Amino acid sequence: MENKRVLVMGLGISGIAAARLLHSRGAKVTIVDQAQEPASHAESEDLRRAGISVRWGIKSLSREPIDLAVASPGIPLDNPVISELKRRHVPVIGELELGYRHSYCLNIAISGTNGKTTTTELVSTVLSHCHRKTIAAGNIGLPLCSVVEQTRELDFLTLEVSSFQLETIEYFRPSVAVLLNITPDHLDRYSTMREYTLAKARLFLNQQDFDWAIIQKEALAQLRAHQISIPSKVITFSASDSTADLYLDRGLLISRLPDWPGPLLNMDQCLLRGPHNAENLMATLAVGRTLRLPLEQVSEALKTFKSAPHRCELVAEVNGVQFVNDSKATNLDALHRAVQAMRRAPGAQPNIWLLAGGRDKGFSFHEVGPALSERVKGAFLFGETREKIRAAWSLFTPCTVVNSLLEALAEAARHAAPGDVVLLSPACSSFDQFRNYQHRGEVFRNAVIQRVRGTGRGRGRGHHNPNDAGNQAALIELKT
Ligand code: UMA
Repeated sequence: MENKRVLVMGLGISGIAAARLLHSRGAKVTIVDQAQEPASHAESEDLRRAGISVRWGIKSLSREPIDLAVASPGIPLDNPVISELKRRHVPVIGELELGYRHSYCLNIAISGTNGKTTTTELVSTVLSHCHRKTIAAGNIGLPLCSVVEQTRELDFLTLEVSSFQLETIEYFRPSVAVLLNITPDHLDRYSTMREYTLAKARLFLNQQDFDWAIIQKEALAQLRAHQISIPSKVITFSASDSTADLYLDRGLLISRLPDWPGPLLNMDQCLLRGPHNAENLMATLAVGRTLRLPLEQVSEALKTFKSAPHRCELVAEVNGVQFVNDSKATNLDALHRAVQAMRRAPGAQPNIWLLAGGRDKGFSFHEVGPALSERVKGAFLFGETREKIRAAWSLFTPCTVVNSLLEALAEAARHAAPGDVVLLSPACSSFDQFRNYQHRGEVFRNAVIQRVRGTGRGRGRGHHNPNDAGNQAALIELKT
């Protein structure tokens, strides 16, 4: 990289990590962003002080020569600046590819529409429990470029990898690649499911016959339907197809691999619940197998593993009503899984009050309708998509359009009876009304905790911070 002229695109966490890595390797770095410069941006000042050129509001390129461009994952390949770079024959890679080229250890990469973050955390927890040094990085929120130096000390990198990141790989090669599932998502970026599937399949692009692919049986069938073959050794898993190598049978995770047969783990002994988590656990067990980790130690770590916040997180139970924060559900498959995982009412009557809506990612919301009619008593819809969702779901469940998440919560709580569940599982991105899904989940959680405190009852599980501005806003809105 010494004296190479490198253009980094995007002043988010990926672009900043890439720019710093390149600068440390002697490159002449310019980092650009298409947005206008914010009034104050401490990071820009730091970068400039370090000798990195920072330019905001860039819509096209100057004539200056560029040897390499590094794109952030949020920038689609049809972006006009990327098109211009390609016309000029400038190589364009992503931040993941750059980090991969500079890292010093093998990696385990985990992708899929849903469950990536949980499985990345499961795998890194298991590795640490088995005394292997690892860091969980990538799409999980810690750019690979920011941990490159630490990879000198690691046994493995555990990487959460998104389809956006896979679009711009060239040599990226996971020793163990996990593909959890492929269901509709990001259809605002991909024009067809085929395009999205092809992006996900790039996970296996550079694997060799001695590497491992651990893949949901249904996802493997989807890849084959698009004539994609996998070059590495394959282990399949499935919660609903008992012909998979690892499968779920009445709560038991069982292997039929010839050299590893028999029951591996009892879900009843784990804190994780639901068929989607069974698949996350099976994928992790299979990773452990490929790395020859002792099953006993792997199981110990899996049994005590708790899901991160915002994923079917039970915030509180008040007067027999459970309040569940599943803000991480930003697509229909995640919503479907959450609805299936909620506790059932006696007689299997619908018992869920669903809070959904936000920014559209291009979904046909009616697809999930039949599942809702079985489980959902009523839906309260907020955000930019609320009318589109109402049009799609009204046949399946009573729908009410409201102005905000907090109004949805207040209405659902008013209707809920003992045994019911109030579930935030929005099936949309959060960016119309919140900073991100974490912010949306925190607003919900804080408002629920205020309700618990108001009633003086219930078992609150969230972390309450009385000084949190979102929490105060939540309290005021609930009162009004
Ligand atoms: N920008 C442009 N032009 C564009 C688009 C964006 O200049 O056309 C600029 C924006 O003005 C902004 C910057 O690019 O300043 C943001 O870059 P980014 O969107 O790539 O975001 P980062 O902060 O770098 O975060 C990225 C991932 N974001 C996306 O993929 C959208 C983060 O995943 C990831 O955690 C992080 O890198 C570290 O690897 C987030 C995500 O939503 C959580 N991922 C999607 C998902 O999980 O479904 C794929």
